[in-house]
Amino acid sequence: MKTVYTCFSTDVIHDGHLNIINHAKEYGRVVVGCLSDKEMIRCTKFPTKSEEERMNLYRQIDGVDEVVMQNNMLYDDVIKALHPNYVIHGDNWKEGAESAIRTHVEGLLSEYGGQIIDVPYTYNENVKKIDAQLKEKLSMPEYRRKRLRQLIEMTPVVKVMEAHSGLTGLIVEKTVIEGDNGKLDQFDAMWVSSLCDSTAKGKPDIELVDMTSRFRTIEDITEVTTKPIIFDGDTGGLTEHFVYTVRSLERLGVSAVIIEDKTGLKKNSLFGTEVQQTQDSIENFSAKIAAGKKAQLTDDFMIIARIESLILEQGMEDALKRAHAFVAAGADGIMIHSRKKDPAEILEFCDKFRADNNETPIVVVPSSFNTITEEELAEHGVNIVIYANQLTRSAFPAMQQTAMDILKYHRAKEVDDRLLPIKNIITLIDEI
Ligand code: SPV
Ligand code: MG
Repeated sequence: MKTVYTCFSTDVIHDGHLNIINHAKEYGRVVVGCLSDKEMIRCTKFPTKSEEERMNLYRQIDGVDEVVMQNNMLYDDVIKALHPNYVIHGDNWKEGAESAIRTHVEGLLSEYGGQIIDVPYTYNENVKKIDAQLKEKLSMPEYRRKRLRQLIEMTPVVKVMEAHSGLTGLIVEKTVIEGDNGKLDQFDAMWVSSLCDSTAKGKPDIELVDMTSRFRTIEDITEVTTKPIIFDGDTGGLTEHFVYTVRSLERLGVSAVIIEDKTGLKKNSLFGTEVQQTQDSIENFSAKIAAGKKAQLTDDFMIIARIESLILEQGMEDALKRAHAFVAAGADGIMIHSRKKDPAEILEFCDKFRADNNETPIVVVPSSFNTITEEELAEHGVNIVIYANQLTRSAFPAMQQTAMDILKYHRAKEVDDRLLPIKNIITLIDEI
């Protein structure tokens, strides 16, 4: 009897999946692969059911003979183990980012005479409705909030990109690429940076944009996305105010706030010691963290302590002492910052911190030390990498150049080639 294999990465079975199984049955014994969480978060939607729950769901489908785990989105593991005669899939994978996976599978099958069966992709009203409901579910605060903790468990390094508006949120949400290794990849979460949120409003990054306005930015983003949010809480302000901020962020579905151990008028860290900045005492900042943890109502929310000792040239020992003290005060993670081009001091901190603490997540923001890869950072115990300002910094020169060229040529024709076509801009945003 021949074997027909298909891979599912869904939490809900709809007409499309049933159609695939019905076709598959005609060719032989049907084996369904359950794509692992780790791979699912890289190429499709975030799972709302566990691997075990998904496997049980697939087992219940009429016509399915066996369910196995698939741990590689490129199918290498399952094809090697099962040698299926056929791999069956909706024909939607012939186009877009997924087509690279199809080509790879085709190559694997051709080694022993296996074949791909493409069945017409089902996209009827029922399927559309289920897709939309799943997306809606993922965007709800209770799902979104806990996702950061889940991601830290699921993936060697959580990749976070800044977002400061609905539009930048959509870029982080939807950008999927085919990487050098042939696998698809995407960002895991969004960073609502104080620098970019302030810059988008034409204001300096000095805690001038008030919380109401910052929350409005979060809402603009949450209305059109599903990925989890890490909020840049600056110094957290007065402890008496910070406890209210924690509750509001939890309610909005934010996963984590990062607060930095500075006091008084905050200036952006990338100024370093070029401007007057005061580091908070360990006692005061620990008390702020502890008050925030006490105020928090959900188990999901994280308060991450950001240490400015390296930025303010207070030395490695001070940074480490603070990290351990802030963890003792209840911090759920440590962010260590540096403005050196060389990542050496960041890596030294991570290695020394990990020697005594193997649990607490470490967060880094490689804006200055940008030659190091996510993988290298993860090897030193980093859990979360934040690209804090690159979308804003790429948009600004592009917009400025366009403004200058229109002034120069007294018309817009000369800039048109580098603009998003009108047809694309009017259809960029999906209507419900
Ligand atoms: C931000 O993005 O606002 C940050 C990171 O706080 S940094 O600008 O590097 O200080
Ligand atoms: Mg900031």
